[in-house]
Amino acid sequence: MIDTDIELLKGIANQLRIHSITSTTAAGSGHPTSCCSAADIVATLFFGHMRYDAKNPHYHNNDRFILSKGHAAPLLYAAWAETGLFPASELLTLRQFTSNFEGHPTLRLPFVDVATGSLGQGLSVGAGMALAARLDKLDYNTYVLLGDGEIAEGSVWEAANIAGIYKLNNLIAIVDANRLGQSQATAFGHDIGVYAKRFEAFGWRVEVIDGHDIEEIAEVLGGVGLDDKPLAIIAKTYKGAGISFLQDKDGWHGKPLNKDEAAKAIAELQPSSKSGVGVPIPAPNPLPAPDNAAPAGYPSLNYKVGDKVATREAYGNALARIGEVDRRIVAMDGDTKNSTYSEKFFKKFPDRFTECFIAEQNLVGVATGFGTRGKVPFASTFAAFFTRAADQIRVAGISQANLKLAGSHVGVSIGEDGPTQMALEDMALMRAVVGSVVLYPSDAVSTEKLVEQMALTKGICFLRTSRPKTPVIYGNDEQFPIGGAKVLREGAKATIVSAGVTLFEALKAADQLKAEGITVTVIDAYSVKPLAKDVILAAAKKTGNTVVTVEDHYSEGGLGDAVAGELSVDGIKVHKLAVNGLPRSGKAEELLAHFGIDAAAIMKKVKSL
Ligand SMILES: Cc1ncc(C[n+]2csc(CCOP(=O)(O)OP(=O)(O)O)c2C)c(N)n1
Ligand SMILES: [Mg+2]
Repeated sequence: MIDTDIELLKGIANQLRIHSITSTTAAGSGHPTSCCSAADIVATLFFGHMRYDAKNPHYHNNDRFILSKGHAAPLLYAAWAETGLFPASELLTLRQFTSNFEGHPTLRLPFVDVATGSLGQGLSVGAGMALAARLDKLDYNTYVLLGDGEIAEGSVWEAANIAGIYKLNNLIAIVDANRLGQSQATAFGHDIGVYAKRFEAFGWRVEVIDGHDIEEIAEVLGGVGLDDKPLAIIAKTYKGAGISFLQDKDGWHGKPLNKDEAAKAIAELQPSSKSGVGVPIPAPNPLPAPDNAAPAGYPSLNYKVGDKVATREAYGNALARIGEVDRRIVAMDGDTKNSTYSEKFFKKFPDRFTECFIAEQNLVGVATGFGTRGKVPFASTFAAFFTRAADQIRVAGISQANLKLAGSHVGVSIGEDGPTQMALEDMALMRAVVGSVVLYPSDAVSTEKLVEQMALTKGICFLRTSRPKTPVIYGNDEQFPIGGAKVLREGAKATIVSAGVTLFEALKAADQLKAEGITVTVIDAYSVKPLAKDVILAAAKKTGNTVVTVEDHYSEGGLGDAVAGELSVDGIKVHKLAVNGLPRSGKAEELLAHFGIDAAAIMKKVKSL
């Protein structure tokens, strides 16, 4: 790199510092010192190294940049302003209700692929993107900027692990090692050799550099992709770098400068600042775009009514079937693929499957990363273990990620394995995610059709599958739109709403009650969110406004609460049968009986009403 380039990048870095200060001072909040430590790194990446079409941030072969330390958002916004994507004056709207420049990056901006700010998530998403690049035979690199405090998060090391295992040499982690966290110094301060050893242990090539030396930054970036390992750049930096009265000072995290302080800082930076607008940015290779179009249709099903198939197995059948024609579909699992049956997809399409091993936060992050690249990622594990990734799922909601989660082994009906393996909170969690769809099929046909719906519906969809085999009750051509429900029996005394294994208990109860002269309506509420309120309400009105819900889930936040929440405004009483109390190992039938969610309990409830 020639001297003039270095001077230019130094100048741009200071320009980014100035923007970070003026925008946070205007907003009256924000993290200017966290921006300043990374300004030289970001300036070098955006104006001297990364290959991208700055006019078209979505271009398929652009290098990707994830600001995992999302609180440095003003720095990211400043970099894009300096590329000329929008006028720098817009930066002054930072954090305002009417502005797209939110406190932490969100998808209101075209250059943000995932929302960040909940620390520790960016590297997993980056790993997913790097894997997608490999699958699509594209040569873009994925750069992830992390804070040194941030890398205390275990999820960072879940991601580091998998990137090392899969030798993702198109993934670059840059640690802004500024010695400080939020409330105090980080555990290791500037003893950054500790971080180097950790990344090395996970199979990364590591470079330790002075993060304010543009020449050094550019030099190590020049080595990206030269071997078969992911690259970690540990950059020794100073928080507040470039401003004499802020640099390396504790107590300045998350504090904007007041007007006088800002003026003082800008006076220090201004003389050596330079604009990036008009600086030529290396163009990405014009490689062919992957075909990420949805297929015209899916191959048909071939079940017989009465066949006994677990919904988890039908999930695997569905992925393998629709994956044939839907090239967008990729799958990943957390070492449970022979239980969730995602191995049916793996065996057929090994190139499109990522074993994520037992690291569920990273599993969800990797899937989210694939989703940002136009893929339709199906991640599966036991539903209970998705709760470990609650925050990743929550943030995927904020990112409006195209993410498909299939959680198996739900409820007490898994039986002998006992309570740590039973998902009994999953519907509560998944229902609460913004924009989510929650599906709970009972038989193989509905499962397969719902997997199709998941692939065709953008956004976060959760499929709840069960361990026990259940009989096929629907014909192969039955349709299962999201937001629908099926009325399976019609009666006069009560409406029973259920899904999954307990639907069969409801059907059993209905048939036995009928023999005793009591008729009830039974509804398969396979779409828990959105719920088919109209279908349930109409049925309730015909049964004296009496509704009973039955579910293999804790009574908090599941199907019963969904139904009660929708119908209460119509004055309908909903009686919930659900799991209350601590489960234990046993036979599925014993547990369903013990928790009062089997046919006998349903009959008793209906009679009591
Ligand atoms: C998961 C999570 N925990 C806590 C926070 C609150 N928080 C925001 S920034 C920060 C300190 C980050 O320190 P570091 O990663 O070193 O970043 P720096 O600002 O020093 O660059 C903390 C604790 C958060 N945003 N996310
Ligand atoms: Mg720090």
